[in-house]
Amino acid sequence: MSRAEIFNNIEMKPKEYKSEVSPVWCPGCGDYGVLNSTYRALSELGIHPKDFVSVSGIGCSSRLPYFVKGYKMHTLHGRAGAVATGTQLANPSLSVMVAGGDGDGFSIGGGHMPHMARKNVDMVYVLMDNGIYGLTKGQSSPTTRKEMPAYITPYGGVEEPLDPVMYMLTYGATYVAQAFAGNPKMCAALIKGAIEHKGFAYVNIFSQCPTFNKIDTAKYYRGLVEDLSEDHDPTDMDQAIAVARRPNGKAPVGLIYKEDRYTLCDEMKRLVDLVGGSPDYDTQKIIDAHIP
Ligand SMILES: Cc1ncc(C[n+]2csc(CCOP(=O)(O)OP(=O)(O)O)c2C)c(N)n1
Ligand code: SF4
Ligand SMILES: [Mg+2]
Repeated sequence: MSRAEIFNNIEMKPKEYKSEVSPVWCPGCGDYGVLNSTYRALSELGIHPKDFVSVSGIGCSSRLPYFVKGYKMHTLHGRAGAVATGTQLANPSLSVMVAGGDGDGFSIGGGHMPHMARKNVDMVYVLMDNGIYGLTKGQSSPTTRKEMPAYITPYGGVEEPLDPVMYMLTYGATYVAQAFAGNPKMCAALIKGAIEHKGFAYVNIFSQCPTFNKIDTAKYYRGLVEDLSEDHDPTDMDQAIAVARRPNGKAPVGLIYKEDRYTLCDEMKRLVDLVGGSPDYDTQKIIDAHIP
């Protein structure tokens, strides 16, 4: 089965994608909005749960796969991207999605992020950005604002946060989108587009943690975000960078950038064809063909 054939295969309502496990997030957690948006995107695409794999590391947000029907792997902290890459290469017909947090992705998992983007691994990465380590009770993360009094930095931080959108644009992700969890319609549309996209699709979702991040509230995010203008051209990198720089202080939401580029999987197939069409990625053959 090819990847294109996984779409429109089944009629399932969003709620039918709920697994038998109920979410355990705190009341008011933004991750509920991301979960509901994922159900909606899968339903609109008509993906059978057997063709969907969600992979996560560790964190409150990394629990998301438990709550969605399909194959799933709850892996090590920061290693979801590496496991998802292997999954995608092993069975390219699957739809592979990483779900995780800002700490999981950009702290301990930070070494993987640029490489998934530049290699254009054909998968979706949904990052629930709450500017905090939620699961471990409120330490600062790479997206924590400097003025945030976190558990280990009670007087605020001493460093600037990174911007996930700017980061992903810089490292070559071919689909870069941003949304706020309080707008599930937009989140669902962007996750849907990310699943359909061939290549590395990164969706940054501001997802409030009312328990441990008292400054990035839902109200704060609502005031922070701004829809992209109607004439924004997502195929234009210069425009994408310009909005990502937040010239008016607002964080752009919507599809910021999209590009069609060969994927890691395409290149692996090309290599296999080059050395004789082995379907088994025979490393010895590759070495023999290239080392005199
Ligand atoms: C190797 C390792 N180091 C540290 C931890 C502790 N730990 C678990 S989750 C987490 C941070 C989670 O933050 P984030 O990814 O932002 O998820 P959130 O809970 O905010 O959704 C940390 C440091 C761990 N589980 N494993
Ligand atoms: S601690 Fe924060 S991120 Fe974790 S479930 Fe509660 S509100 Fe959500
Ligand atoms: Mg977090």
